[in-house]
Amino acid sequence: MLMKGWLARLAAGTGMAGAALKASAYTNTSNGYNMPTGVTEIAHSVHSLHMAVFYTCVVIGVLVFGVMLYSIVNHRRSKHPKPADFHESVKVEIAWTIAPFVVLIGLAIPAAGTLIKMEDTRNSDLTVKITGYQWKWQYEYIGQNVSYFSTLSAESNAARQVGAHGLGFSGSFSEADLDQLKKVDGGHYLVNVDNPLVLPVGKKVRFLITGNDVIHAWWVPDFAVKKDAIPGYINEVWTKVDQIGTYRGVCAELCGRDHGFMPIVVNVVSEDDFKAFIASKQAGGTAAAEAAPAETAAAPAGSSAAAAPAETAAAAPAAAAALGKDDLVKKGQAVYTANCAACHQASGAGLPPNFPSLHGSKVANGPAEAHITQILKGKNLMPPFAQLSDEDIAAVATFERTSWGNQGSVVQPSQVAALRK
Ligand code: HEC
Ligand SMILES: [Cu+2]
Repeated sequence: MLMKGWLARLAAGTGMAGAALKASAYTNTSNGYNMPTGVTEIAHSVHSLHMAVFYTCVVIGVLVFGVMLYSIVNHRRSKHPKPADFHESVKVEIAWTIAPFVVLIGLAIPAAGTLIKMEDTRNSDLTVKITGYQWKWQYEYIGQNVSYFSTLSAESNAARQVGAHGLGFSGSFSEADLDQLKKVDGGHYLVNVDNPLVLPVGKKVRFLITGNDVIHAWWVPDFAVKKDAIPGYINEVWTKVDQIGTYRGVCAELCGRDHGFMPIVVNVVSEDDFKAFIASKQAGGTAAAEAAPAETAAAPAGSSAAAAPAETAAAAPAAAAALGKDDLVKKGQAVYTANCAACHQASGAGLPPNFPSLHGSKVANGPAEAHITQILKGKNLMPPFAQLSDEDIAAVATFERTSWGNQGSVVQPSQVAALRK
């Protein structure tokens, strides 16, 4: 009993409870202890290599420790007071030179074969450019005129703003606490996004991976794809997924304050669904393929997160028209939650001194031009948000200017368009 409580506290203190929760939450083909077997040919080879190395290590470990134990027991001082006295055994020296050589070559040959296959991005059916931002991903379907951002889902984001204590945790993780966390965001706390990457099943997809600000890394364990996203540099990698489903990953490079909050979700769909997805994205809408197939579609909590982007995208074509204040505020709140709340907090109170409160802010109550420019260009620690649409920026500015007692004017998309240069 005492031991168990102590272990539980240790596990919570070192984040092990959280890690165990996450491991099972974002790979489909791992039992939580071993590397995932994966859903691509490359992933299967990587898994086999991993197992080959593992079993080689087990055999070496058993041999070495066996000889050691045998020697310790059978040649102990009480049995052999006079140690054997020999030097320079040619046989032994040849054996311990050749044996590791054989083991290393035996592992290097299949490893090199897999590496060469991984690098071969020729004859791809589709190219997607992936750009890492602090802290989101951009997916661009090259030549298809489709590009969008993918950020942590609103529900996970709201839960993390509140923090573990707000969810009712007492400081150490109990089974009940874990059960509660497992329910957040349809069972995908911190590993759900608003707009997932959508790929066709059975097609060779080439990824061009780069970064916009700092180094990120795009990692989906079930695909065995993990590649650095480096500003000014394009890395190439590819995948061909054999199974329809939803696959998850995370940014695997420590990339700043919210590194832990830029997950990856890939929906692999049938070719027809994929075509429908591209067509509707080109038309400015949101496709059914974005609502996750299988598992997440059934989860009631996931649906609220999916609803937000659908509404955003549906209104997009109307960018030039003047909009009513209520519509702007409603939309602005969603944009705010996804893009601004990390620093300025859902309450608008910020995290002073670094991230200012927006309550009574001079900018939010002052001229619209300065407010829009700050959102477009950023300022000091605040990153630029020029990648948001005119309407999103108008909406979020309006939301900030009319919330928390602020008395600023309503901002229209046309004002944002006029300030973009
Ligand atoms: C990475 C953290 C971060 C994010 C995300 C962020 N901001 Fe900021 N914001 C800041 C910082 C830091 C400042 C203070 C800049 C300065 O004056 O040096 C600031 C200042 C502001 C101000 C002016 C406040 C004042 O009175 O000085 C406004 C308005 C604002 N941000 C709006 C937004 C909007 C809208 C978004 C989302 C689209 C956003 N911010 C996202 C960090 C952030
Ligand atoms: Cu990152």
